[in-house]
Amino acid sequence: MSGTQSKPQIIGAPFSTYVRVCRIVAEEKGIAYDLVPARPHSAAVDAVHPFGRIPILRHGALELYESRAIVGYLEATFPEPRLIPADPVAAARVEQWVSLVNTTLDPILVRRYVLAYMMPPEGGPDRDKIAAVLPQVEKALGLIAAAVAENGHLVGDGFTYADANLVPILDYVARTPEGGAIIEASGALKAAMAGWAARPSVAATRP
Ligand SMILES: N[C@@H](CCC(=O)N[C@@H](CS)C(=O)NCC(=O)O)C(=O)O
Repeated sequence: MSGTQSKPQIIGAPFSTYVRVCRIVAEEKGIAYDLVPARPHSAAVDAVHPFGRIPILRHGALELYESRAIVGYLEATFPEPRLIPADPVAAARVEQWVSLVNTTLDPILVRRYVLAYMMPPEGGPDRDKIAAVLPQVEKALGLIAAAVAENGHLVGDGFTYADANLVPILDYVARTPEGGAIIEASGALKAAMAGWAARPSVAATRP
């Protein structure tokens, strides 16, 4: 029983990239939901996610963790507008991007790069860590820039879950010196980010 009559709750901190992904998806679909602030490893989160991570979705009797599962549930329960295309090839491309981001680009761009600035050891940014990861940051941003060059979206010619899943990460990368400079110098990436930033779902969820 999913309790689809009740209002969904997205549980997690507004600063979290994966919480923001779920919120962007909910906003795009016009879902009336509540954001329930909770930090990773807080008691409320530990009670649901076995590793204390956010986001969590609560909808009636349903408690769900992992952003991919949450987005899949929202897509199935609130089908319009689609954020995963019906076309099998386009849908597979969306999944390809989501998987690449979640398994490879997020560890490079957020966990190793952005957090070296935002959560540095005592004495300021971790320069060794930043220098070591920078070639991969350049590669990741180059790959994304090439993908959005045609029309400002990762897949097809409209906004999909692939874009929603990347926006929160790029917004943090844009605030860093090297990442910001790469984005600034890349016409395609800068233009795509401006297009995404203009969407009400993206503006409403900015941390
Ligand atoms: N695979 C998870 C990742 C969630 C995740 O790593 N969330 C971060 C915040 S953006 C977190 O809770 N970090 C705490 C930790 O990893 O211990 C998902 O897609 O939901």
